[in-house]
Amino acid sequence: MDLIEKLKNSERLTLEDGVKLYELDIYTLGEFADKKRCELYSYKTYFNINRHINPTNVCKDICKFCGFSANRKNPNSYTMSLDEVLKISKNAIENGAKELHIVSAHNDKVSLDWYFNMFKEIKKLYPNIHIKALTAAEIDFLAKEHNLSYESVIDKMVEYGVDSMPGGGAEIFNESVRDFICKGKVSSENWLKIHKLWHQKNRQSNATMLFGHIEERKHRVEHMIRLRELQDETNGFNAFIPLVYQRENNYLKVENFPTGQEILKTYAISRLVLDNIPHIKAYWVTSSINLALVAQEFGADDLDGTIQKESINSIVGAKSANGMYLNEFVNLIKDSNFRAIERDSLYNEIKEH
Ligand code: V47
Repeated sequence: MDLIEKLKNSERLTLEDGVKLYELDIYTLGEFADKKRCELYSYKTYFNINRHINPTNVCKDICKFCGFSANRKNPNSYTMSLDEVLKISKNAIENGAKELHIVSAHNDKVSLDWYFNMFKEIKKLYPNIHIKALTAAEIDFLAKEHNLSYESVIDKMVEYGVDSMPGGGAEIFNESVRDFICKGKVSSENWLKIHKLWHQKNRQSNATMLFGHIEERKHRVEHMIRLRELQDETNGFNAFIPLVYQRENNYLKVENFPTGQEILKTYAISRLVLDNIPHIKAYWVTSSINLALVAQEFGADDLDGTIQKESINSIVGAKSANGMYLNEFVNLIKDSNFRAIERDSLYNEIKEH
C-alpha cells in the first residue's frame, strides 16, 4: 500500500516505511505527525519541574560520545557525599522540584550502598518526591560489578525508593554502531531486558535514542521498532526521547551533523512509528530550546522540564548547565501557541500555567 494511504489510515509502519518517511518533504511529514499529536493531546505541551543530579563522573566505561565521565579530556573527577546529594535535593525541592532525575557514571570506586542509600535517605526526608534514577546502563554495571542478577538490583531499587527509570544508556541499538561508539557498555538486548524486568514490576520508564553521529536513518527506525516491540509486550514506556548528539569535548569524530530539518523529521517519525508510546519528548537540552518549541508542531508533546542544573549534556556543548526559569519556560510554550501543562513524572496533569 502507498505510504501516504498508510499514514492516512493510521496503519502500523514497517522499518522500510519509517526510512521512506525521511524522504517526504518536511511539511507533509510534519502535518501527519501534528495530526497524531493533536488527536492525542490537542495543543497541550507537558513539562515538569525537576532537578537533574549527577552524583559522580567517575566511570569504568569509555563511551566515545561522552564528555561527562572523567578522563584525559575531563580531568576533574568528582564523587558527591550523601550530604552533598541531600543538600542539593533539599534546595531543589524548596525551589519547587517534584522530581529528582539522578544519574551517575559507572563508578567502581564506591560501594553499592553509596548508589542506593541516597535514594532511601532522600525518601526519608521527602516522601513525596519522585525519584527517577538508575539507567539500564547503570543497572547492568552494578549487577556485573557486584555479582548480582538484574532482578536483584531491580528489587533493591524498589526497596530503596526509586519510582521510575530514566531512558538513558540506550544510545543506538544497532550492534555494530553501538560497538563502535560505546563498546563494553550494556548491550542493546540487555538494555531492553532490564526495562522489561522493571515493567514487569508494574513500574514505568522512558527510552532515549542518541542520534546525529555515525548512525544511519535506518538504524534510528530500527531502534524505534525494537522499542515498539517491547512496548507491545509490557506497555511500560511513558516517553521516547530522541537525543541530538552534542559534539564538544569527546572522542567521537563526526563530520556531518544533522540539520534542523533532519532533527524535526526524526521527532515526527518517532511520533508516527511509535504508535504505542504515549509521549514524544523534545528534550530542549540537546535540540536547543528554539528547535524544541518548533518540535511541538512535529509530533512532540513534552519538553521535559526546568532541570535546574545538568552536567552530562552541558559538558559536550548543550546550553543546559543551569536549567531554565519556570516563568521563562512557560512563556516560551505559550508564546508558541501551546498550552503549558505541568505534569508529574507519570504524566498525571498537575496544572495549566
Ligand atoms: O544516556 C551522552 C546522552 C544521556 C552525549 O528519561 C549525549 O526522562 C548528546 O538519558 N550528545 C543522558 N547526548 C540523558 C538522558 C535523559 C535526558 C532527559 C530525560 C531523560 C528521561 C533521560 O545523554 C546519556 C547519553 O545517551 N549523551 N553524551 C552527547 N555527546
